Amino acid sequence: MREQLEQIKAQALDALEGCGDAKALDALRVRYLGKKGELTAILKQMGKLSPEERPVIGQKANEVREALEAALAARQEALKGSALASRLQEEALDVTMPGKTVTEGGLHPLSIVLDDMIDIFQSMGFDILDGPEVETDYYCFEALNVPKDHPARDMQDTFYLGENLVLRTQTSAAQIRVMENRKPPIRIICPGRVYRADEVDATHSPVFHQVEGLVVDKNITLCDLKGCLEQFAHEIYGPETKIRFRPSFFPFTEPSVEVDVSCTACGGKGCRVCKGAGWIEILGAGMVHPNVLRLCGIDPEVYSGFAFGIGLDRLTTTRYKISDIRLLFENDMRFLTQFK
Ligand code: 2U9
Repeated sequence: MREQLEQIKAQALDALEGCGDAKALDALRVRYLGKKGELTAILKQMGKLSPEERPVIGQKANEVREALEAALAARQEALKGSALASRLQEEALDVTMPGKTVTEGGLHPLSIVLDDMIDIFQSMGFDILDGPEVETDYYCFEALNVPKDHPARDMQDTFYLGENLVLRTQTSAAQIRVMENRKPPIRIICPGRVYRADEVDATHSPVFHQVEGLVVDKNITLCDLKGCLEQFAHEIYGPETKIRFRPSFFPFTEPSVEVDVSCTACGGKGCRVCKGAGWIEILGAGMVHPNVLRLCGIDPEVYSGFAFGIGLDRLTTTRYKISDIRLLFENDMRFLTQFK
């Protein structure tokens, strides 16, 4: 039995020597010192020994167990040490390396101008709303007093998604939904993307942006429209800016006007920017047509309203002197980073 113990000790120490990871080490612990381990099996046979042999073998067995436990513990420490060393090597960090520059984003020029417009109209008590970009024929045309045979409905001008569905050509479609669901007083602006089947060039894009406004209440007049737009022009272009109304036509407003501001480059004297006119057209507007109010369930005998439509892209290109509208849609970083 003594030889058996010596043999187990030698075998176990040998195996421990070559043991390379924690899992194998645990297996060796079970194999030699576990309940069903080789050393335990020998100890179980101690009962068969004579009373003289028993303490001697018992002492030897204890020695072997202690030697194995110590060797296991030492191997475990050694493995821990080498695991740490290799982790440190793998995860080595060169703190002297230069850092990566975090490039700071900025707002798109359209967003900068839109944010300004939202601030201005919000300060005048307007709510900001949006609606679907895919609209029914009714909300895009019919409800805006654009009859079936109107040229704006031409397949050449509008993107049709089905017989009755179109990509909205103006955000007024969303305003109709508001008029159907809210009682006056109504004071809203609807900024958003709109679509027309235009060929792309320096001043046209099939997708562009509008900010349309609508005010409906008792006793709303063209003077209110003028005061509101004058305030807007002063905030956007400066308090010295003048505005003027020229008669125009839109099916959804009556009377309708085109609105010019005194040239922001020459102050009205006439220059290359305003082509000598002294004025620059910035938007269209008018008093909401009684048919439009009536279709939304608002009595035009009791209520009146004004509306206006501003092309956000045009406002942005004139503010930043951008010569080509396509730059607003191409996401070229060389262009966009100029607006930080
Ligand atoms: C409702 C009724 C009427 C909105 C209006 C215009 C005049 C206009 C153009 C400006 C440049 C479109 O983007 S653009 O090409 N818009 O001239 N828009 S009045 O009239 C409305 C709005 C809502 C219920």
